[in-house]
Amino acid sequence: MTKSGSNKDRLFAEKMLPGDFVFDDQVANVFDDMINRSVPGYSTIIAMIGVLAERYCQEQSKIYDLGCSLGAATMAAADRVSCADYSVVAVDNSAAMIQRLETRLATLPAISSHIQCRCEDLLDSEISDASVVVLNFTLQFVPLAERASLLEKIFQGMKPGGVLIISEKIVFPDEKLDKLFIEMYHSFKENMGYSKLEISQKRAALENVLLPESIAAHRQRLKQIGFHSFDVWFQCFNFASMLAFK
Ligand code: GEK
Repeated sequence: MTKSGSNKDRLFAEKMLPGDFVFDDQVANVFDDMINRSVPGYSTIIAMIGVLAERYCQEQSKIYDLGCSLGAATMAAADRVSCADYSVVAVDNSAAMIQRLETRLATLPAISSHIQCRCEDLLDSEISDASVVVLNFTLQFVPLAERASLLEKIFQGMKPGGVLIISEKIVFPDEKLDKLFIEMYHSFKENMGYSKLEISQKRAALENVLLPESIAAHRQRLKQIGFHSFDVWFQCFNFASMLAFK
């Protein structure tokens, strides 16, 4: 157990055979600790998603948290939104994540009446009447060839004035910066208590499943779909959170 009460992530601590990373029961069990120690600025990003949701949630609309994991962004939004008539749709295709989120929500009656959990592939999710859509470190796991059609579907399901928030691991066209930010990121992970073995085994496990793009690629695709006013609102090394509006 960590100080915050979640289970400590030691999944990559022992030497292991290579294999792709999956969001299974073992990962869900340590996920709070894993993401807080692996994504620089994660808690700030979650808190600010709450602030953005408060500002942009419209009456009689939905907030979508796509790839919600244990529902950190869902709960940050529901804690702050003051609309009377709205719902949060929390989607993840990992049953282990959704089961734990449902268990947590059962202890939070003040917000849970606004939240629907869906265990489904977000590529199949129906999106409608959305005023806020969150892809917090999820788009990076969607196959590259599916990303434009997913974002097009999201755009079609959004209300005018709605905001899309996308947080991602990022690559940089400048080779020197790309290398520097990866090295700084690995130093951050060591500072967070991960060993060199854990860092390299996790990196290898994610290699085929987490496919990062450049900020320019995100900007261009969103613009082509019709989103406007795109920019980065948070960045730390090779992690960024961006927003754009319909
Ligand atoms: C957070 N947003 O704490 N359909 C549904 N879910 C998916 C899909 C898919 N096709 N692909 C991946 N996922 C969270 C953190 S984690 C990020 C998001 C990370 C889900 C997957 O099961 C996992 O729960 C989540 O996306 C990615 O704010 O672990 O780096």
